[in-house]
Amino acid sequence: MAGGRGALIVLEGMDRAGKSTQSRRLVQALQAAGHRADLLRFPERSTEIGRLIGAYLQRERELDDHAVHLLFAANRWEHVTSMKEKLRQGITLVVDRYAFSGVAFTSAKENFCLEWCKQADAGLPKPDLILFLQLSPEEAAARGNFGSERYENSPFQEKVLQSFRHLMKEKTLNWKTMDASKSIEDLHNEIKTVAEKTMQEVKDKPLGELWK
Ligand code: T5A
Ligand code: NA
Repeated sequence: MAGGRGALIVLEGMDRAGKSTQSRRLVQALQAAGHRADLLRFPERSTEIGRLIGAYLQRERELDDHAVHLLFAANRWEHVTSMKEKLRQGITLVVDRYAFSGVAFTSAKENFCLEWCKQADAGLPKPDLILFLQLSPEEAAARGNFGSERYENSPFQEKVLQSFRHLMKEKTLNWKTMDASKSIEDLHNEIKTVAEKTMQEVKDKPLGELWK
């Protein structure tokens, strides 16, 4: 199509790194600059699958670790048709967490290997850019105590970080590490610059498939 497709831009990173803050800011800034852009987040807790995930995270419900991993992935798959359609229409999607959180969190549990974890998300739309918001555990803790949701404790977060480091070694993916200890404004300006560059670069390129 004339204007080209939208870009798929994912924000990942440790808890409290500012993913939600920066995703919102980026979409607002892109729209203000005249681009078409939408915000997505995973888990998307508004669907039936998402409500089940929400209850699990809030410890209102117990689920087998394999089952919950597949639910997180299913929650992404149930959005794929609409994601592809928006991208095709030229709408850039800014996504607050994606399959990388899915794999990093489950593979941080005992007896889960990275390869098994990746299978459920293989074939999803491949991000054109993955921004990893890097923040030390000390700086993250200074942003407020961990809440009561599942996974919000330091030893587990350390394992999650190791899993993210493995995933970031994959050279077929466009990872960019950002220093999330910067001010909200400074980080936003850097993110906006790389996002706009990516949007320009991919508009005439086909959308890829993740881990395929
Ligand atoms: N999960 C998720 C899985 O196990 N599998 C999956 O497949 C997926 C997708 C829910 C949980 O689910 C797990 C991972 C999670 O454990 P969530 O709902 O995205 O994930 O998690 P939240 O708790 O909502 O988000 P985070 O804790 O990760 O925080 P963010 O979004 O990184 O940070 P944000 O923007 O909310 O900011 C946190 C605080 O810091 C301040 C903000 O104002 C806010 O108070 N802040 C800054 N302060 C100073 N300087 C800056 N630059 C700042 N940026 C933000
Ligand atoms: Na968040």
